Amino acid sequence: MDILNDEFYMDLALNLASKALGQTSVNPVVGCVVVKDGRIIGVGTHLKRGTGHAEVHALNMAGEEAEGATVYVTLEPCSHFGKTPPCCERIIAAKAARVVVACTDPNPLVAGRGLARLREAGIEVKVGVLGERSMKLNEAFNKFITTGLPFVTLKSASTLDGKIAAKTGDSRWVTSPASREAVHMLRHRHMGIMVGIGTVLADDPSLTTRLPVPGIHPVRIVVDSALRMPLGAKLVQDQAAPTVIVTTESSDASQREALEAAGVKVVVCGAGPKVDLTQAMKRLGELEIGSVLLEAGGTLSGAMLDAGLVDKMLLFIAPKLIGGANAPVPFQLHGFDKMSEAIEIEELDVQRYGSDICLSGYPANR
Ligand code: AOF
Ligand code: ZN
Repeated sequence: MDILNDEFYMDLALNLASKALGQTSVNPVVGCVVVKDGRIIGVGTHLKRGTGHAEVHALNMAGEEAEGATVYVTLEPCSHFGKTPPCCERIIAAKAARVVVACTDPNPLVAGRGLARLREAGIEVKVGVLGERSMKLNEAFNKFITTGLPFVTLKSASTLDGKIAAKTGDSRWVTSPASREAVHMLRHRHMGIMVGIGTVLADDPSLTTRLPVPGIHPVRIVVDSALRMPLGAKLVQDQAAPTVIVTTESSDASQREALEAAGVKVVVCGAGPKVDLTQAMKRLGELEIGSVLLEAGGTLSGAMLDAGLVDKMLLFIAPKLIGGANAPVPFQLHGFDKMSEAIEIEELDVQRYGSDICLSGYPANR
């Protein structure tokens, strides 16, 4: 049974925050619960970049009762003027007695200053309540705000013998409906989705989010060194979400103009023949795409892993054997000579989706 303690309220604040994952752009998801005399008197969540932070919503709800209350917040209250004023000043003005925080804000503009300011004002501050859960929830924000680079999640769907399609190319479907629905949830939660031009030419995908109720479509990103993108492709025509093509200087200028005229953003990364993927990640960061779901085939996924650009992996595996020596595989790495050189996957975890499993982990990028 739940026990009334700091974790009890922080759990509620984290649950509130987690539901907003995918809708706050490059901002973190943050939840806040205000408690006084054994009662919850205010709740709030940051919902959209440029609008009120979690603490502001919760304190507005609590009103004058917030005096002497405890404020539970999943991220250190901010101390800076961003698109909105500093939350620590709002908490001080509300005369809260105690603030319980899950984890500090890695934003260099905050990074401990919010906590220091609260303590300076005589408020009791406790940090680290369900901190790991909060840090994991904002793992994409944590990378983006400290590096300016998007957090890249590689997703693959393969058979037990490691194939993403039959030798004929047939791939409908490798994984179960439950796995495929989980992938659409990942699309909802990421700002960008990235594939290679090979996938576009083979499947003409729409790369939109399709769930039982409407979700948010990610920006569609296609790595296309030679600009082979057909003008008639769904990604160019459907207007469902913005499309960005990453190409090279060696691609055809008139094709670039035609794509731009059709509303596609073309970003040039490197002289060619291949797209400079490291530069591409920088450019996507500059476009404020803070998280990317990599749903590519073996070539691009392998190149991203080889370049050390993958932060997290989600490997959906169906209990099937398809065989075929030349059947496609999820990642074509360049291939190491020695087992000691292998990319290690840390924090390995397993989840079940219908009859499938999903292995998750973080490649140790060196
Ligand atoms: C909080 N509570 O609910 C959130 C915080 O441009 P702004 O004003 O929206 O500020 C964005 C920054 O504020 C963001 O990078 C992160 O450091 C912090 N987010 N802080 O106290 C919140 N969303
Ligand atoms: Zn704030």
